[in-house]
Amino acid sequence: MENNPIEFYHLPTARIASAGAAQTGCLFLGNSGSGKSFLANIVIGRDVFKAECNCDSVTHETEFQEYKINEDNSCAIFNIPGLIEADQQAVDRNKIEIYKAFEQCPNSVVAFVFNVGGSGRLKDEDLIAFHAINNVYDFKSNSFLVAVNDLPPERPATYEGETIVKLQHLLNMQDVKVCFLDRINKDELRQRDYLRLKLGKALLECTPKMYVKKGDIQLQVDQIKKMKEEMKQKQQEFGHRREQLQNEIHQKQSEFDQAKKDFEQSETNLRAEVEQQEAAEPSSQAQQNELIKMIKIMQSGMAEQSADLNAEQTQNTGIQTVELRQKRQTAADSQAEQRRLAKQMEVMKSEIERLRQQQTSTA
Ligand SMILES: Nc1nc2c(ncn2[C@@H]2O[C@H](COP(=O)(O)OP(=O)(O)O)[C@@H](O)[C@H]2O)c(=O)[nH]1
Ligand SMILES: [Mg+2]
Repeated sequence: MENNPIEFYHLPTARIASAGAAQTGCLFLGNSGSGKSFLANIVIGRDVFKAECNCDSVTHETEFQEYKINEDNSCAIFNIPGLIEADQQAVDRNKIEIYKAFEQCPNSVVAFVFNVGGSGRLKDEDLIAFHAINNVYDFKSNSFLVAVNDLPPERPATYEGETIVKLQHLLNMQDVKVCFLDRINKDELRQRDYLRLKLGKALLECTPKMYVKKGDIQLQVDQIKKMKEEMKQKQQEFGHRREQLQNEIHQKQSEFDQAKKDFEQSETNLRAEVEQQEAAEPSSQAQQNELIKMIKIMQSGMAEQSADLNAEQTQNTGIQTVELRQKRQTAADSQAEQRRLAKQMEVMKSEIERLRQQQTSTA
């Protein structure tokens, strides 16, 4: 597991809570290659799970990372294998790994990842995997999120409205919560931050539900072809009904547009806040550096004075004159000056400490 922390200011980056501390889970489900591990990493804020572009699945066993949301709450973020694979044995192994996640953390929010690639179209196999798992765990809209992942940033103006209505029909779920996630350049921290904030917010709006397994996941590889045909037909039927559903689509689209506007405003505000903090930090850092510099100058000044004084005292040993009394006075003055400087240094040191503490609390 890589450990590559990314800068993120709005949600804390994952700290490993004590084992078993998390009472709630966040389960990313979906087919292999949809981006489950990638999105789990985005939420955590670090690349802890292996996620890669590969024609074979890369996650074979259920694993989780406990993620501390704040001092009182932690959540186990699960990395689970996909469901559909080319051979039955692999599908059966995946089913067991899916059960394992629900057994380990039955009180969970489920995020089902649909990968729409460059086309923006829902894939038949993703819908099949959804129904196979939903038949066993009975997802409910308040604890369930659809993550439409890998979206092309350029898309028709009614894409979201239409996709929400389509998902309601194809998943048989009213008020389905959908989070639209654009394909990002994963090396761009700012884009990762944006995705993290968006997905994090959508997940926090879900309430975990206790999942109880009802039977086994039914999925036979030799039936997938037929199931895909059926799903294709359902998608086509929806296409034919699009005209009738225009009002519903427009309604959903305007709700989405408003929510997007609000989200972007809150993201802008948050970023401005962070930038303000960042601007404040270097100035207190500069103050600290200035004080440290002054202390160094004072220290070397004191060392010089004290060396001069010692030299003079050595030179004048034995001479009892007015001149010597004057020199003694100078030495006393100089010692008083040294004490004054030492006191001033103490004040500066405590000022540096105060600035350091202030920096830690604003970080
Ligand atoms: N650049 C980029 N890559 C993505 C995005 N979503 C998924 N991927 C990539 O898709 C590939 C498969 O993702 P992965 O998380 O391993 O899929 P999983 O099998 O569902 O866990 C990985 O190479 C991811 O980095 C995205 O929004 N942007
Ligand atoms: Mg994976």
